[in-house]
Amino acid sequence: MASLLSVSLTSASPSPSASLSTQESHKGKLKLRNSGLSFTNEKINPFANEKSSGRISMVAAVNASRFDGIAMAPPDPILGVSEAFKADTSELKLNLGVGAYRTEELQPYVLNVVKKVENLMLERGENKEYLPIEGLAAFNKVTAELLFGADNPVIKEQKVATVQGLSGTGSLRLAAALIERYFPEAKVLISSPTWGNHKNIFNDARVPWSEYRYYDPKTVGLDFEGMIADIKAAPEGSFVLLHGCAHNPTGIDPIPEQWEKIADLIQEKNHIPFFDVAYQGFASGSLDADAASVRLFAARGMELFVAQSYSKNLGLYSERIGAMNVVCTSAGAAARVKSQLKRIARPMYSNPPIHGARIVANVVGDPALFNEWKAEMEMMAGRIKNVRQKLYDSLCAKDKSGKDWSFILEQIGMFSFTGLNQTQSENMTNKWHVYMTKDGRISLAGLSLAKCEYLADAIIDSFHNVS
Ligand code: KET
Repeated sequence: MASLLSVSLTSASPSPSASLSTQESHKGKLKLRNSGLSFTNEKINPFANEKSSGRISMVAAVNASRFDGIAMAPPDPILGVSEAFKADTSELKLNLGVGAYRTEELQPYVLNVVKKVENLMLERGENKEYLPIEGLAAFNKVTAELLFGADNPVIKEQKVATVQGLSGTGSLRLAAALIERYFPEAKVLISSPTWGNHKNIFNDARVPWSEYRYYDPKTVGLDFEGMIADIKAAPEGSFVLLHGCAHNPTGIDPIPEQWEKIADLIQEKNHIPFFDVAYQGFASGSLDADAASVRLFAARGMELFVAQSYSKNLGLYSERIGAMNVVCTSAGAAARVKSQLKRIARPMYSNPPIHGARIVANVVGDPALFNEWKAEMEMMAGRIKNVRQKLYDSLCAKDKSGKDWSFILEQIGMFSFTGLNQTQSENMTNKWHVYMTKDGRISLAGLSLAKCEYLADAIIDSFHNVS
């Protein structure tokens, strides 16, 4: 191999296909070879805005990397916050970034019912054979029943295609791939704002999306008129992504009458509702109440997508357990959809992990354990409600400006959308060591009663003293 090569590479485009080239000595001549990365559609190329060096002029030594043209990716807006939190040595630090439940002592929590089931599983000495592509049959059965209700006609008539997924994210990603493959003309409508990863998921699946109005900063509530107008204006047959309950990041859900109107419009426009259910049971403490939106749509005989996650409600974050459900108008369509979801999963990850699936199947499938789970979920949801109340009380007691903080009590679920802007959110972190996302969201699941007053001080300072 030549020890030193002098090469000058020129690239005007930031796209990886044009900017990355490698060189090699081939029969005494230099041959430039494309990196193999290529994107044909600049508009949906998620990396198109990441500038690598436009003009590369270098003396390539033997140890020059072929990956020198790859720019450093920015930290993830949510999971990156945990990394920054870990690096902070202050005693005051508080991680309100990622939506993960903590105890009053701010420690991660493994549910007792999960520990119990894991012991049972260990005693049984279960094997580690591959699961089928669609996942554990017992899990798929209980997860659909939990979502729709076991007596729901869509279940009885086998109209639901259920496939175990890699938690909520992986299930959404499977569905996005299905949309890309079978509805190439369709776009997905997502709420503004929404969970930060939704856009990444559809970008990577090459599915076009646009936003519908959702949050109204003036009322700190739902912009229902705007939402309806935007869903109405979208091309017929669009997918409408809806948060089943506890909208992330705003914590603002439509009321039942509004859900009815949303369903009317979606039916009228021939759109396909696509629910992301990441917080069933965690918003209100009731699994049934939190599934009401999905069940309302299913009861109308509508076809719909539902992605489910057990990260929060069973605390199985790192087990990556969830499911993708497609409700169809016939059992035949459901069987065909399921076969295609499997076809998409096989080359992506082959088959899903078994551990979390067994936990869910055992907990939900056993009446005593199921009741224990419900009690623990109520406890978790209750602790979050308590810190929400205490934070509100602390803000009211300490803030002398007359600002109305009652919006905090109206929001539900794990989060509070504080209304702090990016600079104010940065002040929370830089001055007060309160780690949170830059959109002003705080995870109340990471807050203790003992820290509410400190947090109120930080919010009041950031609100009034930072513009
Ligand atoms: N949907 C929503 C609305 C959601 O908030 C999350 C996670 C997910 C899906 C996916 O979770 P999974 O663990 O893949 O089942 N949200 C928290 C964690 C994250 O960003 O990954 C969060 O917003 O902090």
